[in-house]
Amino acid sequence: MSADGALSPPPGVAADWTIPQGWDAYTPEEHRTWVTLYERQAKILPGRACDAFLNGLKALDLHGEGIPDMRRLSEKLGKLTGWQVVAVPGLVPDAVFFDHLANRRFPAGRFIRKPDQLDYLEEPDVFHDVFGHVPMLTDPVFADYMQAYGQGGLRALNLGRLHNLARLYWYTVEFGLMETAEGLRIYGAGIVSSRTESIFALEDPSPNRLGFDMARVMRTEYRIDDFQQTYFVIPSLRHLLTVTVETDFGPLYEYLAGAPDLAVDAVLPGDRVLTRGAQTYAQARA
Ligand code: HBI
Ligand code: FE
Repeated sequence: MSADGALSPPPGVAADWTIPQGWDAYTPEEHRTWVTLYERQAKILPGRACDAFLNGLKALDLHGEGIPDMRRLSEKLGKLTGWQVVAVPGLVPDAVFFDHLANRRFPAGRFIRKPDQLDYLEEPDVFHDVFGHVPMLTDPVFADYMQAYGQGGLRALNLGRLHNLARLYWYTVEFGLMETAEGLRIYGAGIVSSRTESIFALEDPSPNRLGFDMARVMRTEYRIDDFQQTYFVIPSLRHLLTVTVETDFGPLYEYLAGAPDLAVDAVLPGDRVLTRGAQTYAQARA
């Protein structure tokens, strides 16, 4: 820990925690892992992922040939919404993460999971980050939301309300669902990059599906080790951006300081309940 308390980067890692992706160093087996993961998702996401995601996949030429080169990806993405993708060794300190987002740089893990880890890994790898998160950044509204999130993150850090803002990220950017004329669709990266959760989040009667509300989300705990027990549903990406930009976080953080946290499976009288989950999956796993 350096003098100012911020974590200093490990040797060989820049002050902003970025590293060269070293695209040439990926092995054929690593590229094959990407192809396997990509092809599994490409089969099940039409009709499940939102249009912004599917359009983003196409616009970026993200396909099944292998791990994308982030420099070429950033050229395409930059022309669309000004975002770039930068390689990092793994999770980076919160302040570093927020600063990247506030400057339209998405930090993506360089490594890819091993063939025996296809279904779950705890750290975000290049498939979770580049396949899961990056296509949404081609949507101008979501691109603005992610930058606003980064700017809000730096403020929340200073106010000691990071854990509330982390929940907003979790229940939108990672595990968000949206309502469309054709039904519920996925926009969260944690779902869209997971074969099993892509099905579970939309179709299983086990989890709650509740209408998005900023304060409600910021009070709600989340799971990092298994499928979510509650998913929050937005009416549109525009709604998410508008609510975030229009929220006066000062008074909201004061309210949150006095409001008790809510359990992962809570359903409150004031909730807009789309699905009151049976929680059978979570009980079977308990
Ligand atoms: N670092 N590389 C990386 N990716 C993340 O998603 C990430 C991170 N650091 C912090 C973090 N996420 C969360 O703490 C914030 O979303 C709150
Ligand atoms: Fe993520």
